[in-house]
Amino acid sequence: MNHAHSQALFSRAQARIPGGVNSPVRAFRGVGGDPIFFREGAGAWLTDVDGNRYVDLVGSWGPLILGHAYPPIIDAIIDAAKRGTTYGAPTAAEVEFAELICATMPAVEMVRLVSSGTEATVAAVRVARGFTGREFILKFEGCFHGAGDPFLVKAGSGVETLGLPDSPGVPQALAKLTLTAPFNDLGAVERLFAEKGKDIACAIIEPVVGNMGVLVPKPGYLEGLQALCQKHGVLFVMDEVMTGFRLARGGAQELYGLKPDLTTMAKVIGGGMPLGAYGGRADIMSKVAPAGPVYQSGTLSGNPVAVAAGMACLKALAAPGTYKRLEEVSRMLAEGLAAEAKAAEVPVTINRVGSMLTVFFTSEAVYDYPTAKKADTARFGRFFHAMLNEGVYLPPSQFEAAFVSLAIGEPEVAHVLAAARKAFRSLGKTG
Ligand code: KE4
Repeated sequence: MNHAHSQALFSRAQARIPGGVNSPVRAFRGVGGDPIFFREGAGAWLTDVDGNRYVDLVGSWGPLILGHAYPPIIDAIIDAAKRGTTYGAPTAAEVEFAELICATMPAVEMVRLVSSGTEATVAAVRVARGFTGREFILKFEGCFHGAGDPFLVKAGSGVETLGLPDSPGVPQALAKLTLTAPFNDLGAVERLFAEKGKDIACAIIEPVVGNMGVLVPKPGYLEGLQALCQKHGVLFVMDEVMTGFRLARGGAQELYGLKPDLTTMAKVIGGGMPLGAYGGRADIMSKVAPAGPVYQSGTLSGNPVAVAAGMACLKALAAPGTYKRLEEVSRMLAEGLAAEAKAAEVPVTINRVGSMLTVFFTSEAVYDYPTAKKADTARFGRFFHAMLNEGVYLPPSQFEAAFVSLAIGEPEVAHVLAAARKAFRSLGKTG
């Protein structure tokens, strides 16, 4: 495969954009080599600037549940844009959108629109602190909640891929307010809450982790965490930026029957446009300015073009059988990958919930940060490049989730599995 144009662009980019990319995970630091530059996406397929085609299993890191350039979303964007791209003032569409979100996620009684997942999580933590009058927060090792100051402590995703320590630039005094506990370990939370519970404003968690690769919550873990939070007056915040409208229409909270105090959303909810949201109990959200004293704002919040895209996306997802179809295709992929790995005698552990999945290069169970770290990242890197060469674009890190879209049908599943057959076999030979 020829990547001459990608390489030329990457050289230029490195002179003017830090690391040549506008978000660290896009660089191929976790797998080696240079990032691919793209020029077009259509349905399940991406085309790079050299004309190579790939089945896309990244989906822009989650938003593209309907695939690239899904016609009803594109039409909605064009339609909205023709009426102006931003007013900085209220619209009917954002009211309808807020009503739709609340109807879909019953725990969300009121919601505020923002422009990214990071904005949503930063705001949710501020609201939790404002509401409770407490300053500490709890996050879980390897979970990623965007690049906000409170979250760059034991963060997953690009922080993990690059092997960075907690980020310089985050004041120590602030980092100290972020407590951490291992994922999937209720006892650790119990002990921490017994000691410090009355000072903790909220516990924020990825209900199904995507940012250490996919980690599945043990049965009863999330319910137990919710109960511990209730007992200690700690707000339970579910970061559904990845899982919302993806694992089920009502997100992980629908799938696991939970009722978080606050929920953060982005990715799928924006239909591929910059849109995030945070919401939850009306008594808590009523603290947000101008209803209450906790300040949070945004020039482009509730942007009419983004809202139109989000609305078109959520409406399309409401069609009967959507999530069943997504589950079937995802299961076919995961089972096929497992079979190909087995045939090539490559030990892997595949974690999957719905359309989020990770092939970990380890034979042991992966359920938290230390077990994820046991995966052979060099081997993953070789697998990644072998797949790329066969026309499959996977997330360029062992510690990221692959996302399946509804645009992936049987031909694409066959394409991915044929690529995987070759890729796993090439590993078998090289070790
Ligand atoms: P954004 O600010 O990137 O929209 O969302 C932050 C965020 C919050 N919460 C969770 C659970 C997330 O996964 C994310 C962002 N995820 C990364 C992928 N690991 C986005 C890709 C990137 O950083 O470029």
